[in-house]
Amino acid sequence: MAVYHDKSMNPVPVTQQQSLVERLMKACGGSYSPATRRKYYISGPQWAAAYQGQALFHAPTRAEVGYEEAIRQYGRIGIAHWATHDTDVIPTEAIGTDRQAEIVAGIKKALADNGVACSMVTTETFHHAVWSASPAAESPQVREYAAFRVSNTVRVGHELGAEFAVYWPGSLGYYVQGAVEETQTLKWYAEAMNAACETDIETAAKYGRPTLKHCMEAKPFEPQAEILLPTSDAMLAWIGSGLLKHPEMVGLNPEYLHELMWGAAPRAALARALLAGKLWHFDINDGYRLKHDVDIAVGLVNPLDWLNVLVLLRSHGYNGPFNLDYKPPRTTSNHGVFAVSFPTAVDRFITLWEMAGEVMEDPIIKEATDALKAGGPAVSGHDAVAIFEANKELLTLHELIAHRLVQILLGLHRGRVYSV
Ligand code: GCO
Ligand code: MN
Ligand code: MN
Repeated sequence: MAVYHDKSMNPVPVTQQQSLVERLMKACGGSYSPATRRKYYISGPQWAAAYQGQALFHAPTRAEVGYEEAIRQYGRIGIAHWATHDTDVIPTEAIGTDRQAEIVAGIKKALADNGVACSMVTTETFHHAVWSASPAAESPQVREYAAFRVSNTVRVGHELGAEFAVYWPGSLGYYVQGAVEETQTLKWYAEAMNAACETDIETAAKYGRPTLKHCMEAKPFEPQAEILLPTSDAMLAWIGSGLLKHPEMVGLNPEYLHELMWGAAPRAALARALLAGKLWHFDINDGYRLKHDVDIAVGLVNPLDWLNVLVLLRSHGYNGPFNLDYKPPRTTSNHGVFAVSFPTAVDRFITLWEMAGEVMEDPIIKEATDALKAGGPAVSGHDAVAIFEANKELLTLHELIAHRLVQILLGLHRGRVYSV
């Protein structure tokens, strides 16, 4: 018979497991104070805190977490902003009713009590059965309902003081081809966005607030088999297509992993959004190429790429939210979600942000970059070989810069050496 228990190992009593986690978290060191964390425009989504560990083939591993608890914990950790789907906090049947008004009042109180602000609201248009043929379905009734839902979210957003509304049209697509006409569906979807923008203009005037920034979020696969707006670039094309009445009110909320999922370089996708003036909101997380949406916390898989992403964003003065849109792994307990998962995600982000600053100031990278831009000596005429020869030795600096970035990431530039 197999021996499962190694007698030299002492089982850890259940009552001591949380304190073990706490002690090892302290031993990790390197955490920032809540006051420092609050200086960043970081938001914690209701759905990330509340995620119970269930996925397509998994049962939940954690208990539910309501908005009071999520907001209280975010406030304690120093995550100064909170974001939510309408139905994360308002049951579908209560949307637009007096019950909604009561819930919104409760949320406002919880936010005020914990020093947390609502940064973003988003409409759930992917989970409920009503969206089975998408929010831009053939049925006029479904489309009218979609317009009502996004308009209602805009009103809730103003009520809560949000700056952003996000749209993830994950169910805008199909499983079987031919029945859904793509151009028509995209036109119908634009009608919902037009309704949201018109409601926003009216509501903002009523509250004396600026209109919200409406941000489209792409994901290349899931939950439909084929997605009509699968990438941030596809969304830029849709925003500029002439279908929107207020294209200036609509921008992007790229998600790091969603760009990686289709095989893109997230940094290049962000660069295209920056050039279009549409990088307004950013969902931060991590994961793997060409896999499903694993929503792992920022920096746990691709810290080097993340460092480079943040160099890009810092260099361009991005000042929008960094939304912690990840799912604590199902092996993390309810206690672990707020003791380990959120504080470590925030602290890895801040560390990478600070490292990005170091990269921008690094004298070696600066001199190498300047030399590459200066180029080699001038060559007369258009002699391709001579031009290459004049620059050839400088190009080794590309690899040297890459090495330097890894040194900074690993702290080797501070003099750490290995010896045998
Ligand atoms: C995902 C998506 C969602 C959206 C959210 C906002 O990972 O499937 O990122 O989490 O961000 O629905 O509308
Ligand atoms: Mn997201
Ligand atoms: Mn995701």
